[in-house]
Amino acid sequence: MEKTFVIVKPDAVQRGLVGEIVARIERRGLRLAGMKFMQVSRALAEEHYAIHQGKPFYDGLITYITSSPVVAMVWEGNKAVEAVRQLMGATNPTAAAPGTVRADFALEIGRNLTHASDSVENGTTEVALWFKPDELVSWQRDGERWIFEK
Ligand code: IDP
Ligand code: MG
Repeated sequence: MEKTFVIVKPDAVQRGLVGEIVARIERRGLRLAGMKFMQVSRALAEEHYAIHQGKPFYDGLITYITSSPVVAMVWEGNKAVEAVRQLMGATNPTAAAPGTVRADFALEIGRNLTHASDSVENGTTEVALWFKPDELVSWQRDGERWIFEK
């Protein structure tokens, strides 16, 4: 089943928004496959955000993501990548749709609370970067067929 990688970033942890963000993904119907509370190393941050190297906000982004602990998670379900991106909203919180995490709780692009994979391919890469295979749990929920048609 499709997997997506999500980070509850340092600002969200510091502001006590872990439960709020997890609850929104959970109630959508996605299934948790992995979760850990961790301090991000500079090396991991640089690998995760390699695509942004050289951009004006890159140094600030690395400082931000390594500044305080995060919650790293893997969620799965049909269309998991698209569904979680939709829940989080546009990168810039003031451009995000009302009702999304970023619109409801954030103001600035450099303090936008969450990361979520932007494609199925990147989801696979990011899950492998952040989680060892034995840190992921393969399981079924009772009543799964009432959420996933197939
Ligand atoms: P995304 O998180 O919505 O996928 P990306 O464009 O991949 O957005 O950017 C990665 C992260 O870099 C953003 O979530 C945000 O934290 C930060 N970022 C992006 N653009 C800016 C900017 O212009 N100023 C400050 N931080 C930025
Ligand atoms: Mg991105």
